[in-house]
Amino acid sequence: MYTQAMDLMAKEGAPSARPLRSAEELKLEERFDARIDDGGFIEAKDWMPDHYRKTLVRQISQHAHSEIVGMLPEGNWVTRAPTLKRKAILLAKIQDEGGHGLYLYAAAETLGTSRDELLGALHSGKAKYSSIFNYPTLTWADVGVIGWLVDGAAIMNQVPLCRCSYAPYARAMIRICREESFHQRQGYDSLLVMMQNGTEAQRAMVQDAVNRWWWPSLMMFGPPDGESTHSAQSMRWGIKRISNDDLRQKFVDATVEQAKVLGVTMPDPDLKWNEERQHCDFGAIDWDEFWRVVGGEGPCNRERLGMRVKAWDDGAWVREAALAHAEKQAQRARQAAA
Ligand code: FAQ
Repeated sequence: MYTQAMDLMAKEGAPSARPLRSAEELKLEERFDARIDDGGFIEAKDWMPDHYRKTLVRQISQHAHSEIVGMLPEGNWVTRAPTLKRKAILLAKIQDEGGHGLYLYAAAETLGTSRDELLGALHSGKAKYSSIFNYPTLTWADVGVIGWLVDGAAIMNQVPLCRCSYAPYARAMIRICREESFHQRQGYDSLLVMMQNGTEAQRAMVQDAVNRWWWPSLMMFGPPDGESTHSAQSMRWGIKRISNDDLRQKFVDATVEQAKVLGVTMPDPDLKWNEERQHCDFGAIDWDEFWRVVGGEGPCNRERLGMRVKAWDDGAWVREAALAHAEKQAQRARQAAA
Protein backbone atom coordinates (compact mmCIF):
# COMPACT_ATOMS: atom_id res chain seq x y z
CA MET A 1 0.00 0.00 0.00
CA TYR A 2 2.73 2.46 0.91
CA THR A 3 5.59 1.62 -1.45
CA GLN A 4 4.11 3.37 -4.49
CA ALA A 5 5.09 6.69 -2.96
CA MET A 6 8.78 6.13 -3.54
CA ASP A 7 8.38 7.09 -7.19
CA LEU A 8 6.96 10.42 -6.03
CA MET A 9 10.34 11.55 -4.64
CA ALA A 10 11.02 15.16 -5.63
CA LYS A 11 14.29 15.01 -7.55
CA GLU A 12 16.34 17.97 -8.72
CA GLY A 13 14.75 19.17 -11.97
CA ALA A 14 11.77 16.81 -11.71
CA PRO A 15 8.37 18.49 -12.25
CA SER A 16 7.35 18.25 -8.58
CA ALA A 17 10.54 20.11 -7.50
CA ARG A 18 9.79 23.17 -9.69
CA PRO A 19 7.53 26.05 -8.65
CA LEU A 20 4.08 25.92 -10.27
CA ARG A 21 4.26 27.52 -13.68
CA SER A 22 2.55 25.69 -16.49
CA ALA A 23 -1.14 25.96 -17.33
CA GLU A 24 -1.42 22.25 -16.64
CA GLU A 25 0.00 22.68 -13.16
CA LEU A 26 -2.35 25.57 -12.44
CA LYS A 27 -5.26 23.37 -13.49
CA LEU A 28 -4.03 20.63 -11.16
CA GLU A 29 -3.83 23.09 -8.31
CA GLU A 30 -7.36 24.35 -8.99
CA ARG A 31 -8.61 20.76 -8.94
CA PHE A 32 -6.72 20.11 -5.69
CA ASP A 33 -8.17 23.25 -4.05
CA ALA A 34 -11.68 22.34 -5.18
CA ARG A 35 -11.37 18.88 -3.69
CA ILE A 36 -10.15 20.34 -0.39
CA ASP A 37 -13.00 22.89 -0.40
CA ASP A 38 -15.50 20.05 -0.92
CA GLY A 39 -14.09 18.28 2.16
CA GLY A 40 -12.62 15.53 -0.04
CA PHE A 41 -9.53 13.42 0.62
CA ILE A 42 -6.15 13.38 -1.12
CA GLU A 43 -4.48 10.02 -1.79
CA ALA A 44 -0.73 9.35 -2.12
CA LYS A 45 -0.81 9.20 -5.94
CA ASP A 46 -2.91 12.36 -6.35
CA TRP A 47 -1.24 15.58 -7.40
CA MET A 48 -0.59 17.92 -4.48
CA PRO A 49 1.31 21.22 -4.02
CA ASP A 50 4.88 20.80 -2.74
CA HIS A 51 4.13 22.87 0.35
CA TYR A 52 1.17 20.62 1.26
CA ARG A 53 3.46 17.59 0.93
CA LYS A 54 6.21 19.20 3.04
CA THR A 55 3.76 20.29 5.73
CA LEU A 56 2.44 16.75 5.99
CA VAL A 57 5.90 15.16 6.11
CA ARG A 58 6.83 17.62 8.87
CA GLN A 59 3.72 17.01 10.98
CA ILE A 60 3.42 13.25 10.43
CA SER A 61 7.11 12.60 11.07
CA GLN A 62 7.11 14.76 14.22
CA HIS A 63 4.08 12.78 15.31
CA ALA A 64 5.80 9.45 14.58
CA HIS A 65 8.93 10.56 16.47
CA SER A 66 6.73 11.54 19.44
CA GLU A 67 5.21 8.08 19.56
CA ILE A 68 8.55 6.28 19.68
CA VAL A 69 10.31 8.76 21.99
CA GLY A 70 7.13 8.60 24.10
CA MET A 71 7.90 4.95 24.81
CA LEU A 72 10.98 5.96 26.84
CA PRO A 73 9.51 7.73 29.91
CA GLU A 74 7.09 4.83 30.48
CA GLY A 75 9.70 2.19 29.65
CA ASN A 76 11.52 3.51 32.69
CA TRP A 77 8.83 1.85 34.89
CA VAL A 78 8.38 -1.57 33.29
CA THR A 79 10.73 -3.29 35.74
CA ARG A 80 9.21 -1.44 38.71
CA ALA A 81 5.47 -1.80 38.03
CA PRO A 82 3.74 -2.62 41.33
CA THR A 83 1.87 -5.75 40.18
CA LEU A 84 2.00 -8.29 37.36
CA LYS A 85 -1.30 -6.92 36.01
CA ARG A 86 0.02 -3.35 35.86
CA LYS A 87 3.26 -4.55 34.26
CA ALA A 88 1.35 -6.44 31.52
CA ILE A 89 -0.85 -3.39 30.84
CA LEU A 90 2.17 -1.07 30.70
CA LEU A 91 4.06 -3.38 28.35
CA ALA A 92 1.05 -3.59 26.03
CA LYS A 93 0.67 0.18 26.04
CA ILE A 94 4.33 0.82 25.23
CA GLN A 95 4.17 -1.74 22.44
CA ASP A 96 1.09 0.07 21.06
CA GLU A 97 3.04 3.35 20.98
CA GLY A 98 5.77 1.64 18.93
CA GLY A 99 3.06 0.39 16.54
CA HIS A 100 1.63 3.93 16.23
CA GLY A 101 5.09 5.15 15.28
CA LEU A 102 5.25 2.52 12.55
CA TYR A 103 1.80 3.38 11.10
CA LEU A 104 2.86 7.02 11.02
CA TYR A 105 6.28 6.45 9.45
CA ALA A 106 4.50 4.37 6.79
CA ALA A 107 2.03 7.23 6.19
CA ALA A 108 4.93 9.71 5.89
CA GLU A 109 6.69 7.38 3.43
CA THR A 110 3.68 7.60 1.09
CA LEU A 111 4.74 11.23 0.60
CA GLY A 112 8.09 10.19 -0.81
CA THR A 113 10.44 10.55 2.15
CA SER A 114 12.20 7.40 3.28
CA ARG A 115 12.11 6.12 6.84
CA ASP A 116 15.91 6.32 6.99
CA GLU A 117 15.75 10.04 6.18
CA LEU A 118 13.08 10.60 8.83
CA LEU A 119 14.97 8.70 11.51
CA GLY A 120 18.23 10.39 10.49
CA ALA A 121 16.59 13.77 11.16
CA LEU A 122 15.40 12.58 14.59
CA HIS A 123 18.75 11.13 15.59
CA SER A 124 20.74 14.17 14.48
CA GLY A 125 18.46 16.39 16.58
CA LYS A 126 17.07 18.22 13.50
CA ALA A 127 13.51 16.91 13.81
CA LYS A 128 11.11 17.80 16.60
CA TYR A 129 9.06 15.51 18.78
CA SER A 130 6.47 16.44 21.39
CA SER A 131 7.77 18.61 24.24
CA ILE A 132 5.95 16.45 26.78
CA PHE A 133 8.40 13.56 26.54
CA ASN A 134 11.27 15.67 27.84
CA TYR A 135 9.93 15.56 31.40
CA PRO A 136 11.03 12.85 33.86
CA THR A 137 8.87 10.04 35.26
CA LEU A 138 9.83 10.19 38.93
CA THR A 139 7.22 7.92 40.55
CA TRP A 140 4.76 5.18 39.60
CA ALA A 141 1.95 7.78 39.70
CA ASP A 142 3.62 9.49 36.71
CA VAL A 143 2.75 6.44 34.61
CA GLY A 144 -0.95 6.80 35.51
CA VAL A 145 -0.87 10.54 34.92
CA ILE A 146 0.75 10.08 31.50
CA GLY A 147 -2.16 7.79 30.59
CA TRP A 148 -4.79 10.17 31.94
CA LEU A 149 -3.40 13.56 30.89
CA VAL A 150 -0.87 12.91 28.11
CA ASP A 151 -2.91 10.28 26.27
CA GLY A 152 -6.02 12.34 27.07
CA ALA A 153 -4.46 15.40 25.38
CA ALA A 154 -3.22 13.22 22.52
CA ILE A 155 -6.76 11.90 21.89
CA MET A 156 -8.24 15.40 21.97
CA ASN A 157 -5.71 16.48 19.34
CA GLN A 158 -5.84 13.29 17.29
CA VAL A 159 -9.58 12.64 16.89
CA PRO A 160 -9.91 15.60 14.46
CA LEU A 161 -6.89 14.20 12.56
CA CYS A 162 -9.04 11.18 11.64
CA ARG A 163 -10.69 13.66 9.21
CA CYS A 164 -7.37 15.06 7.94
CA SER A 165 -7.52 15.74 4.19
CA TYR A 166 -4.55 13.43 3.54
CA ALA A 167 -6.20 10.01 3.53
CA PRO A 168 -3.24 7.75 4.52
CA TYR A 169 -2.70 9.91 7.64
CA ALA A 170 -6.44 9.96 8.42
CA ARG A 171 -6.63 6.15 8.12
CA ALA A 172 -3.62 5.68 10.43
CA MET A 173 -5.22 8.03 12.96
CA ILE A 174 -8.44 5.99 13.11
CA ARG A 175 -6.51 2.95 14.30
CA ILE A 176 -4.34 4.98 16.65
CA CYS A 177 -7.26 6.75 18.32
CA ARG A 178 -8.98 3.46 19.14
CA GLU A 179 -5.88 2.35 21.04
CA GLU A 180 -5.28 5.72 22.70
CA SER A 181 -8.71 5.53 24.36
CA PHE A 182 -7.61 2.34 26.10
CA HIS A 183 -4.38 4.07 27.14
CA GLN A 184 -6.24 6.98 28.67
CA ARG A 185 -8.60 4.69 30.58
CA GLN A 186 -5.88 2.47 31.97
CA GLY A 187 -4.08 5.56 33.31
CA TYR A 188 -7.22 6.94 34.89
CA ASP A 189 -8.09 3.53 36.36
CA SER A 190 -4.66 3.14 37.94
CA LEU A 191 -4.93 6.61 39.52
CA LEU A 192 -8.47 5.93 40.73
CA VAL A 193 -7.29 2.78 42.51
CA MET A 194 -4.54 4.73 44.28
CA MET A 195 -6.85 7.62 45.20
CA GLN A 196 -9.73 5.45 46.43
CA ASN A 197 -7.97 2.43 47.96
CA GLY A 198 -4.45 3.72 48.51
CA THR A 199 -2.58 5.11 51.49
CA GLU A 200 -2.14 8.79 52.32
CA ALA A 201 1.36 8.58 50.78
CA GLN A 202 -0.03 7.12 47.54
CA ARG A 203 -2.65 9.86 47.27
CA ALA A 204 0.06 12.48 47.84
CA MET A 205 2.15 10.80 45.12
CA VAL A 206 -0.74 11.10 42.63
CA GLN A 207 -1.30 14.77 43.51
CA ASP A 208 2.43 15.48 43.10
CA ALA A 209 2.43 13.83 39.66
CA VAL A 210 -0.62 15.88 38.59
CA ASN A 211 1.15 19.05 39.78
CA ARG A 212 4.18 18.27 37.62
CA TRP A 213 2.37 17.10 34.44
CA TRP A 214 -0.58 19.52 34.23
CA TRP A 215 1.16 22.51 32.60
CA PRO A 216 3.35 20.45 30.23
CA SER A 217 0.16 18.63 29.09
CA LEU A 218 -1.44 21.95 28.16
CA MET A 219 1.70 22.83 26.15
CA MET A 220 1.27 19.68 24.02
CA PHE A 221 -1.34 21.50 21.91
CA GLY A 222 1.33 23.87 20.61
CA PRO A 223 1.74 27.66 20.80
CA PRO A 224 -1.27 30.02 21.02
CA ASP A 225 -3.12 30.41 17.72
CA GLY A 226 -1.71 33.91 17.20
CA GLU A 227 1.85 32.55 17.36
CA SER A 228 1.29 29.27 15.52
CA THR A 229 3.34 29.41 12.30
CA HIS A 230 1.53 26.65 10.45
CA SER A 231 -2.05 26.74 11.74
CA ALA A 232 -3.69 29.05 9.20
CA GLN A 233 -2.36 27.15 6.17
CA SER A 234 -2.91 23.73 7.76
CA MET A 235 -6.52 24.64 8.59
CA ARG A 236 -7.04 25.94 5.04
CA TRP A 237 -5.83 22.60 3.69
CA GLY A 238 -7.91 20.54 6.10
CA ILE A 239 -4.82 19.02 7.73
CA LYS A 240 -5.75 20.55 11.08
CA ARG A 241 -9.49 20.82 11.72
CA ILE A 242 -9.49 22.53 15.14
CA SER A 243 -7.02 25.19 16.32
CA ASN A 244 -4.38 24.72 19.03
CA ASP A 245 -6.21 27.00 21.50
CA ASP A 246 -9.64 25.49 20.88
CA LEU A 247 -8.32 21.96 21.45
CA ARG A 248 -6.53 23.10 24.61
CA GLN A 249 -9.77 24.61 25.91
CA LYS A 250 -11.74 21.43 25.17
CA PHE A 251 -9.10 19.42 27.02
CA VAL A 252 -9.22 21.70 30.10
CA ASP A 253 -13.03 21.60 30.21
CA ALA A 254 -13.14 17.80 30.01
CA THR A 255 -10.26 17.14 32.40
CA VAL A 256 -11.41 19.41 35.22
CA GLU A 257 -14.51 17.25 35.65
CA GLN A 258 -12.44 14.03 35.66
CA ALA A 259 -10.14 15.55 38.33
CA LYS A 260 -13.18 16.09 40.60
CA VAL A 261 -14.10 12.39 40.41
CA LEU A 262 -10.48 11.44 41.04
CA GLY A 263 -10.17 13.80 44.01
CA VAL A 264 -7.12 15.74 42.81
CA THR A 265 -6.68 19.45 42.19
CA MET A 266 -4.92 21.12 39.29
CA PRO A 267 -1.98 23.40 40.20
CA ASP A 268 -3.73 26.50 38.88
CA PRO A 269 -5.47 29.01 41.21
CA ASP A 270 -7.08 30.71 38.20
CA LEU A 271 -8.88 27.59 37.03
CA LYS A 272 -12.63 28.21 37.33
CA TRP A 273 -15.84 27.82 35.37
CA ASN A 274 -16.83 30.91 33.39
CA GLU A 275 -20.63 30.96 33.08
CA GLU A 276 -20.58 33.56 30.34
CA ARG A 277 -18.08 31.70 28.12
CA GLN A 278 -19.44 28.28 29.09
CA HIS A 279 -15.79 27.18 29.44
CA CYS A 280 -13.21 26.95 32.20
CA ASP A 281 -10.86 29.90 32.53
CA PHE A 282 -7.29 28.92 33.26
CA GLY A 283 -4.02 30.64 34.18
CA ALA A 284 -1.16 31.78 31.95
CA ILE A 285 1.00 29.07 30.39
CA ASP A 286 4.75 29.56 30.71
CA TRP A 287 5.58 29.77 27.00
CA ASP A 288 9.25 30.50 27.75
CA GLU A 289 9.47 27.05 29.32
CA PHE A 290 7.72 25.53 26.29
CA TRP A 291 10.17 27.07 23.80
CA ARG A 292 13.15 26.11 25.99
CA VAL A 293 12.01 22.47 25.96
CA VAL A 294 11.25 22.55 22.21
CA GLY A 295 14.69 24.09 21.67
CA GLY A 296 16.43 21.14 23.36
CA GLU A 297 16.87 22.53 26.87
CA GLY A 298 14.17 20.58 28.74
CA PRO A 299 14.94 18.39 31.77
CA CYS A 300 15.42 15.19 29.71
CA ASN A 301 16.04 16.21 26.06
CA ARG A 302 19.61 14.95 25.97
CA GLU A 303 18.79 11.73 27.80
CA ARG A 304 15.86 10.93 25.48
CA LEU A 305 17.80 11.55 22.28
CA GLY A 306 20.81 9.67 23.64
CA MET A 307 18.61 6.65 24.44
CA ARG A 308 17.04 6.70 20.96
CA VAL A 309 20.40 6.84 19.20
CA LYS A 310 21.78 4.07 21.42
CA ALA A 311 18.73 1.85 20.74
CA TRP A 312 19.18 2.46 17.00
CA ASP A 313 22.91 1.66 17.12
CA ASP A 314 22.40 -1.40 19.33
CA GLY A 315 19.78 -2.71 16.89
CA ALA A 316 22.06 -2.41 13.83
CA TRP A 317 23.01 -6.11 13.93
CA VAL A 318 19.32 -7.12 13.93
CA ARG A 319 18.61 -5.01 10.83
CA GLU A 320 21.74 -6.35 9.12
CA ALA A 321 20.82 -9.95 9.99
CA ALA A 322 17.25 -9.48 8.69
CA LEU A 323 18.56 -8.03 5.41
CA ALA A 324 21.10 -10.86 5.01
CA HIS A 325 18.36 -13.42 5.69
CA ALA A 326 16.02 -11.80 3.16
CA GLU A 327 18.80 -11.73 0.56
CA LYS A 328 19.59 -15.43 1.19
CA GLN A 329 15.91 -16.35 0.78
CA ALA A 330 15.64 -14.33 -2.44
CA GLN A 331 18.78 -16.04 -3.75
CA ARG A 332 17.32 -19.49 -2.97
CA ALA A 333 14.06 -18.54 -4.67
CA ARG A 334 16.00 -17.41 -7.77
CA GLN A 335 18.00 -20.66 -7.80
CA ALA A 336 14.82 -22.75 -7.42
CA ALA A 337 13.16 -20.86 -10.31
CA ALA A 338 16.22 -21.24 -12.61
N1 FAQ B 1 6.24 19.94 21.11
O1 FAQ B 1 2.72 26.23 13.95
P1 FAQ B 1 2.57 25.28 15.10
C1 FAQ B 1 1.37 11.18 21.95
C2 FAQ B 1 6.32 23.18 17.16
S1 FAQ B 1 1.66 11.85 20.43
C3 FAQ B 1 7.25 20.19 20.25
O2 FAQ B 1 1.35 25.41 15.93
P2 FAQ B 1 1.66 22.74 14.01
C4 FAQ B 1 1.13 9.71 22.03
C5 FAQ B 1 5.81 22.86 15.76
O3 FAQ B 1 6.26 21.60 15.33
C6 FAQ B 1 2.00 13.56 20.76
N2 FAQ B 1 7.12 21.07 19.22
O4 FAQ B 1 2.75 23.76 14.57
C7 FAQ B 1 1.72 9.15 23.25
C8 FAQ B 1 6.36 24.01 14.97
O5 FAQ B 1 7.76 23.80 14.73
P3 FAQ B 1 8.35 23.52 13.22
C9 FAQ B 1 2.34 14.26 19.53
C10 FAQ B 1 5.92 21.68 19.07
O6 FAQ B 1 2.37 21.59 13.44
C11 FAQ B 1 1.13 9.34 24.48
C12 FAQ B 1 6.29 25.17 15.95
O7 FAQ B 1 6.24 24.58 17.25
N3 FAQ B 1 1.15 14.52 18.76
O8 FAQ B 1 1.40 11.91 22.84
C13 FAQ B 1 4.84 21.42 19.92
O9 FAQ B 1 0.65 23.46 13.14
C14 FAQ B 1 1.71 8.80 25.65
C15 FAQ B 1 5.08 26.06 15.71
O10 FAQ B 1 3.86 25.37 16.05
C16 FAQ B 1 1.21 14.99 17.51
O11 FAQ B 1 2.28 15.19 16.97
C17 FAQ B 1 5.03 20.52 20.98
N4 FAQ B 1 4.06 20.22 21.87
O12 FAQ B 1 0.87 22.31 15.33
C18 FAQ B 1 2.88 8.40 23.17
C19 FAQ B 1 -0.10 15.18 16.82
N5 FAQ B 1 3.78 22.16 19.50
O13 FAQ B 1 7.77 22.22 12.76
C20 FAQ B 1 3.46 7.86 24.32
C21 FAQ B 1 0.06 15.71 15.42
C22 FAQ B 1 4.21 22.87 18.44
O14 FAQ B 1 7.92 24.68 12.37
C23 FAQ B 1 2.87 8.05 25.56
N6 FAQ B 1 0.60 17.04 15.40
N7 FAQ B 1 5.49 22.58 18.18
O15 FAQ B 1 9.84 23.43 13.42
C24 FAQ B 1 -0.15 18.18 15.50
O16 FAQ B 1 -1.36 18.15 15.66
C25 FAQ B 1 0.54 19.51 15.33
O17 FAQ B 1 1.80 19.28 14.74
C26 FAQ B 1 0.73 20.29 16.68
C27 FAQ B 1 1.50 21.59 16.36
C28 FAQ B 1 -0.63 20.68 17.25
C29 FAQ B 1 1.54 19.49 17.69
